[in-house]
Amino acid sequence: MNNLISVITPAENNEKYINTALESLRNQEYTNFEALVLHSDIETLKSIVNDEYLNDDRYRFINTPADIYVGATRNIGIEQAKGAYLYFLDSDDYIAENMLQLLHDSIGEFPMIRGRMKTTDFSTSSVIILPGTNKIKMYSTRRYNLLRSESAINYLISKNFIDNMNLRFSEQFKTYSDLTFMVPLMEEIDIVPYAEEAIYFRRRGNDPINNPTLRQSSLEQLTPDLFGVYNQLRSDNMSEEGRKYLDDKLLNFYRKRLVTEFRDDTTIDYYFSGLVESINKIDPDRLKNKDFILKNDVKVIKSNNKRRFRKLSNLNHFLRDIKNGISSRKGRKELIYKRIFNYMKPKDKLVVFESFQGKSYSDSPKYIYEYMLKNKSNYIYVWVMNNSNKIPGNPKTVKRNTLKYYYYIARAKYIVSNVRMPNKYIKRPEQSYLQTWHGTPLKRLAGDMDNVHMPGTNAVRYKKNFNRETNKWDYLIAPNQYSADIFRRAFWFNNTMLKTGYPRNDILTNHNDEDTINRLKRINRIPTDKKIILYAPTWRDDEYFKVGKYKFNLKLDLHRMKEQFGDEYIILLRMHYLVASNMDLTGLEDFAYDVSSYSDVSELYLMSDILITDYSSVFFDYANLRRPILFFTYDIEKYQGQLRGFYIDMETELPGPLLMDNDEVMDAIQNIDAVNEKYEDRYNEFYERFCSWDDGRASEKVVDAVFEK
Ligand code: C2G
Repeated sequence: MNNLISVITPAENNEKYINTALESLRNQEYTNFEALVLHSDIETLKSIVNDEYLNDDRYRFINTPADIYVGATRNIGIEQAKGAYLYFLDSDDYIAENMLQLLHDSIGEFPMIRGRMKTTDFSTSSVIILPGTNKIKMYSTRRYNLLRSESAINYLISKNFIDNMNLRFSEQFKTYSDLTFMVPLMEEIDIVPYAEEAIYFRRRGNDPINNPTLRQSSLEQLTPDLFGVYNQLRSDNMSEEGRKYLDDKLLNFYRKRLVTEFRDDTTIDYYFSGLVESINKIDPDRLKNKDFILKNDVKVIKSNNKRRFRKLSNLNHFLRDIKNGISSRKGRKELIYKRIFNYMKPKDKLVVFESFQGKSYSDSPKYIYEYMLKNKSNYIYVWVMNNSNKIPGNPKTVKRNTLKYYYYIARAKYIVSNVRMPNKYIKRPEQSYLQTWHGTPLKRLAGDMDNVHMPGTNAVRYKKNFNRETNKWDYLIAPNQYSADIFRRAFWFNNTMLKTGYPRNDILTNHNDEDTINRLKRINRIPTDKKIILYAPTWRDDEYFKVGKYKFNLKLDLHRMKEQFGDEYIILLRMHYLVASNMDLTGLEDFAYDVSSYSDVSELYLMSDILITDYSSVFFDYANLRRPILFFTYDIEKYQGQLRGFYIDMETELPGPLLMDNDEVMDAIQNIDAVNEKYEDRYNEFYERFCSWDDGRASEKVVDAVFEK
């Protein structure tokens, strides 16, 4: 059909977003298109696709063989296409409404035109194009710049032209196959128009560990593919632009990806012969204005002497470390850590403890430590503490991220931490790393998060870093079966799961008595004649001052609470450790106490009669005490929908009521007995599910499992 555009959309592994892609087609101003949707289980895919597309014959659903690569899938699309033009749209992406119209109107007699790409993390984005602002630029000698993204998507291409060239994608390579189609095409075409206002939204994959996009594939996959594609395409008959494009791609890949990989010099074996073959094809002139190190590397690679190359690579890394080391204090620390401390033998009995990045002496590391102090001899203990704090047993203390800190984390035999270690931490084979983690998960964790709204990162970087960290864990504590299941998946964890309950909760079983409670109150100068409400909310990913310092906007009406309950209660305000806001408690003296810097929240639980929280994991632990819990969830819609999403149903599975405003909070406190009664059954179920492993002996069980007798 005249002017019909065939949109080719492989949907394998990207089922989740297919409706968005199809919707962006439905919304096109240009309606003369057919969409070829390809999948190896097309019936299942059709069950996900909205009816309106199934009932519209412009959408053609085509079954493809299993286990073929995307190049082969696209070739099937090309074979079946009936249009005058081809357009490749990936099923996790979407296009602006005017896309096909603009490309169609602007292509004229040219065989191919390209639109602009924008990378996005989000499920929908929009652009406003003012009428008449569309500009067409012509690319001739610079046409390979359009191929920087290495992709065939977002070009409108004349089908006739492809047929005349008899051009198809290579089916042999999983990654980089787009180049096998696009480079020959670029070679045939002198001028490619570029429509700046035709926008293609390319979604950054957000699951690099479990479901990587092709470009997020492992180096083991990417490297031989790139070498293969390069060798197949690179010939002396090509245009100078084409040869330069391919040579630079190879050199950049070497410099940016392989060199880093070669820090571990055992990896050289796997890549070396392929590297030699491809590097030998590079035009020597290409290296003229490159730096000395690259030139030298290429020379040695060409000599095909692996032993010599390994030596050179190690020397380069050493010099690079020295260079970073002399340029800053931070670099010096890293250099000494990597190159000196890390070569010293770990000390057999040395244990480093860290809780919340050295912010407090608390949580499970504290209880494991205190158990060891009583029951183990001969161990040497180091605590990571940023502020001086008296710790029983007088262990050595070090501040986080100091040179001393790096000394001890290199030389310890055991690391015990409840949060992530610095990215720089190198796990040594002789070391045991016990990760206690710090709560039963309510909010989606790590690998289970779809979007990441924290400052300074995005889903891909966050998950990759997280995965690098969890790979270092030898032991992980699970407080209940529910957490064990989530941890395995969300942390990609395959090592030893200690199904012991939380050491930090031992105290709630072993010391839930009046003597302890009164003693704690006296030590902390908290009145003993009033009941205590503890308010312990969590943090909000998207409310922050800067990286790692979050804001908290106190919504609880403390003045009203004081007026109504001041005779009977006091309230302890406990902000999350990531929150850096200061509270103004003027006029609330003798009623509200800021206990945010109090190190051990378990002791606060013991002292309190009612807990008010929101989406913090504190309630899973507090439920051990079987005391009333109220949920002040004024922003649940935003928190659940937009920021994180929950693992359990807050409406039906919590051991207490969701309260949306201060009136409801006041009312619940006023009628706390009625609340208890109403939630009794649910509380029991909740306790069974989340608290039944906590039997007061978790520290003992963990220590028995991890430390030598
Ligand atoms: N915490 C605290 N005071 C608060 C909130 C939390 O002392 N006001 C402590 C508790 O020990 C709690 C832990 O920090 O269990 C984790 O806090 P969460 O609010 O649950 O938030 P987060 O740090 O994001 O960890 O699997 C657990 C999740 O990762 C949550």
